[in-house]
Amino acid sequence: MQEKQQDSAVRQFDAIVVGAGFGGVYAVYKFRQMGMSVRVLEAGDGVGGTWYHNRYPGARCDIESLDYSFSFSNELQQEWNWSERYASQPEILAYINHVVDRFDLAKDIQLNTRVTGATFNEESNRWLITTEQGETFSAKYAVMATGVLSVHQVPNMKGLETFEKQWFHTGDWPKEGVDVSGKRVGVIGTGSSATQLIPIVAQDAQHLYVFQRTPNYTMPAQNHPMKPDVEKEWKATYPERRKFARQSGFGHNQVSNHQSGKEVSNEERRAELERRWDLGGLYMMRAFKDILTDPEVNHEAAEFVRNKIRSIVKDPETAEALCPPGELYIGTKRLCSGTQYYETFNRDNVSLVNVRKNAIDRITPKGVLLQDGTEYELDMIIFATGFDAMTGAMNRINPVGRNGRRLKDEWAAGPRTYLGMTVNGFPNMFIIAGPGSPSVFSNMVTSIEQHVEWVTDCAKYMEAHNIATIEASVEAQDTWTEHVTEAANRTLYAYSKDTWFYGSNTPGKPVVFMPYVGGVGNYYQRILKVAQDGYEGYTLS
Ligand code: FAD
Ligand code: N01
Repeated sequence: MQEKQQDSAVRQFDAIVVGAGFGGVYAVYKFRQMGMSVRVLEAGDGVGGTWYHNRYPGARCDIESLDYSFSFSNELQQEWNWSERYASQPEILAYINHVVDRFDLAKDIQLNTRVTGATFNEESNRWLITTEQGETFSAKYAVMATGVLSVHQVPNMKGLETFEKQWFHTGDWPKEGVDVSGKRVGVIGTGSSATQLIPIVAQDAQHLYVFQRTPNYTMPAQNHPMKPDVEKEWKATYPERRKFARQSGFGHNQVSNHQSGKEVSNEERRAELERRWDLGGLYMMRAFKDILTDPEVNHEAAEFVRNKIRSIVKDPETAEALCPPGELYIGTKRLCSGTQYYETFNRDNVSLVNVRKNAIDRITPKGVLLQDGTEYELDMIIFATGFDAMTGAMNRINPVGRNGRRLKDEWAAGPRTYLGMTVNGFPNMFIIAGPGSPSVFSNMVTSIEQHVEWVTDCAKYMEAHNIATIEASVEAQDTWTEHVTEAANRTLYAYSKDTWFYGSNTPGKPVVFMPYVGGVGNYYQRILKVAQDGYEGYTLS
């Protein structure tokens, strides 16, 4: 369907989608397939979302590439060949661009367009969307595919503006790349982005200083070129594998051990942990069914990793400094997956700077100054300091719902949603893979597909039944939000609150666990049942 011509100043669509990552790209495909008019508005000047913005050296996914990909087209999944077990950022970006070209989606995607406002008009029952560029759009459905790790965060460090050399953030990496060769480089942060970046930067930098506040657990990714027999087997069994992923705990095909870590002997437990270390990456968190619920089982796994660190890193003091503290349960800060991460600290040109006790005081014109007066002179600072996660992008748009209610106010004490997709007071607005859904606790492509299909099926239902609005009830939203908290409280996440899952990394944010840890499969059954029951928990009018 063509864009409707009603008012030349306000452009009318059935649906406006904000963001052109995996979520936005699939949404435009689905809306168009249903014959509805749709426009995607994307702030960046290319599609890809995460994979467009995070171009730092070493960026890659930690879910097998054959899993971390769209399932909606069998032709697509059969014809695309992934070159590695875990795809690199350039390859994922090429894949998303291929999807856009293959399904001719670009004509409905408007780049370089940042959405700055969204207001629900209670008379027309339509959303009015405004952009930084001064355009206005009207749509019945507002689909927020704005991403949960899309607002990068540079810490508010005194003196940064005085730094005389270059600085970058991993989440906003220049397209033209960055030359670190022969430079004294400082990396601030040791989360997932840093652990991928550090080994690569170390190869070319004159000297690399890693400013570490909290050591996290980093598994070896065990990445390798795609094995032809694996690819062949996977492609032959895609229907079963995709189905399995959708019903699984985390939305992928990684095999879980359903034994308790307490049921097995010490030798068996050690052997299983060793096997998981060899499988690589997130497989460690599937070692035992109670690894994220039982402190003792978790402690065994954590101690196993600490011993690996001690065996890899030659300098004992550096090794101890890299060991995550006992009170940090493994997996409760997002597990990191890297290649040659700990080995990199054996290089002569790499120094670990512990800024937990001796914090960064400020940035000086020459580099980084610690509280004890030590100054590190640098030619480049790389902030690998993360994101205003889960709610950052939505709060920046701060939609206005019924009676002038603003999303930021509704979420002042933490995000409240029904099913992680909808918010009371904000009819016909859908958030893709947002807070209160499995989102970052899953292979996100699986979760995104589930959401986009649910949302577009809902729109189809509304059109078929002549329904103007769908809105989550307060009761349904309260019950769901409580359930999200309870699910987290049944796990060890309840004891590690100093993470972005809780928003603790963003000054001023309420400390509330935001994603849903109840499992992708359970969640999927729940949202399908809500739809089958005529959208239980919603008011349709
Ligand atoms: P995004 O890809 O974040 O896209 C959102 C888009 O919305 C962005 O392009 C942004 O510019 C745009 N946008 C936001 N606000 C506005 C606005 N106001 N106006 C216009 N446009 C706007 N997940 C996994 O499952 N496995 C992985 O291995 C994995 N690796 C990751 C590695 C990195 C470095 C990061 C940062 C995240 C990773 N993730 C991973 C999570 C990843 O974000 C998701 O897998 C997925 O790419 C999210 O897609 P999305 O479309 O929901 O959001
Ligand atoms: O960000 P993070 P990220 N002074 O928030 C430190 C996904 N992802 O970009 O822990 C000093 O995890 C901070 O220290 P501390 C994945 O979901 C996936 O690395 O707060 N240090 C921490 O070490 C991931 O979880 C992949 O004490 C400061 C680091 O910066 C999410 O994106 C790859 C500081 C931030 O770590 C975010 O990862 C990349 C300060 N003022 C990303 N402020 C895959 O491999 C912050 N820090 C799939």
